[in-house]
Amino acid sequence: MEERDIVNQNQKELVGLCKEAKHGGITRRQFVERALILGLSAGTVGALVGACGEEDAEPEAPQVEMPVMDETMPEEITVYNWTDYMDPDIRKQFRAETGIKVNETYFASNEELLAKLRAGSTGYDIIVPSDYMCQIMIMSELLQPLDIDGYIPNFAGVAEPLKAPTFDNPADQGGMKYSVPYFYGTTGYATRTDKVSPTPTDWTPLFDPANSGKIQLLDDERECLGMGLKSLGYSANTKDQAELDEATQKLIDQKPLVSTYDSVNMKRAIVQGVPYVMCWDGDVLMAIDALGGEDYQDMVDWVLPSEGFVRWTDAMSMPVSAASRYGGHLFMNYILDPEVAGQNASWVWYLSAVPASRDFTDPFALILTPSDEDMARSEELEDLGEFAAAYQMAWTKVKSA
Ligand code: N2P
Repeated sequence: MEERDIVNQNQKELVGLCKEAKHGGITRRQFVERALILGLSAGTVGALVGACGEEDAEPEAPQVEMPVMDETMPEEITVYNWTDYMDPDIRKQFRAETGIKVNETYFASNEELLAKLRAGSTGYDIIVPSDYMCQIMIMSELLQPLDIDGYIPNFAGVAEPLKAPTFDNPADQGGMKYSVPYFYGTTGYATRTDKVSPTPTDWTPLFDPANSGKIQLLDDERECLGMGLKSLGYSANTKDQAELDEATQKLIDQKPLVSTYDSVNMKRAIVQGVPYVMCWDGDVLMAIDALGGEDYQDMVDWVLPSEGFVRWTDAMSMPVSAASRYGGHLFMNYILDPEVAGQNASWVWYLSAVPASRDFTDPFALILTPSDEDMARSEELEDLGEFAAAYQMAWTKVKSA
């Protein structure tokens, strides 16, 4: 059977399942379990959960009560984070101020984070999903609402456009909010100027056989398919199967040119001299820092391609299984303090969601702030609902080619 037929068949079976849920035949939990058995990705299932109440309706966010806050001070909390994404001193400072020890563990992609939570992993008080994944997790009832008014006063200092983003807007969620923004940024590629000149302006060199073996890409489903789609002039959120197929084939053709797919060691690749490294903006500055700092800035260039690229916001959220709701809130508030946010931005080299943090940020950490003109070419990744299964399949095809 062709992959497309499998997707169609799954969709048909899901429609039946949705009808059953709609008529009260099964609970939400049973729906999720049976949809997962159908072989659909957890993301797809999550997106469908809310859609089953009413046919053709947009998925509805869960209606939940604000949990009561137990203000018992925990001994420790655990943050499940992207690698190289928090100044380790912040954990020490927080412990000195509150007595709470902060553990940190790491994931390398949104899909890995989702799979962990879906598999029932517990013990994380704070997780850091990106925009579209935060939305999937809200719909999947994996997150608990945050008591921002009561316990995260520093949220007031968050940049206005990031306060109620489409992926977590209280107006659509019965007044509930499930995340506070952490950092935001862009996805492009770094070039080593000693090996690539002049600096390119589009995605073309990453598909050029002349650059075989000189290219490292993120190991990331939505980012890589997004690159393929944007390079073809399509939306990184397309739900057009033919466009997705075209991008998939383009990535399959590109694969022999790619030395590594890696979402963790981008800094190392740039420092070691890989000519083209697809990465996130902060990785570029982190690499320049590792090369020797500002004096070495000219060794690396950053390309935000003319055909368009992905912009992202990473959010701090709290799984329903968090051990300490109170400790998690205290830490989120701490992270949004302008001085702490500035210190953190000066270590991770990404852009903080708190504008007042800039007074406390190493100016070098701000040099890749995208211009309005750049931002006009960018696109945020969205939850694709049931079409997420097609992306998952496309990425599997690329990785197994
Ligand atoms: C930091 C990872 C940033 C995540 N190493 C981009 N969404």
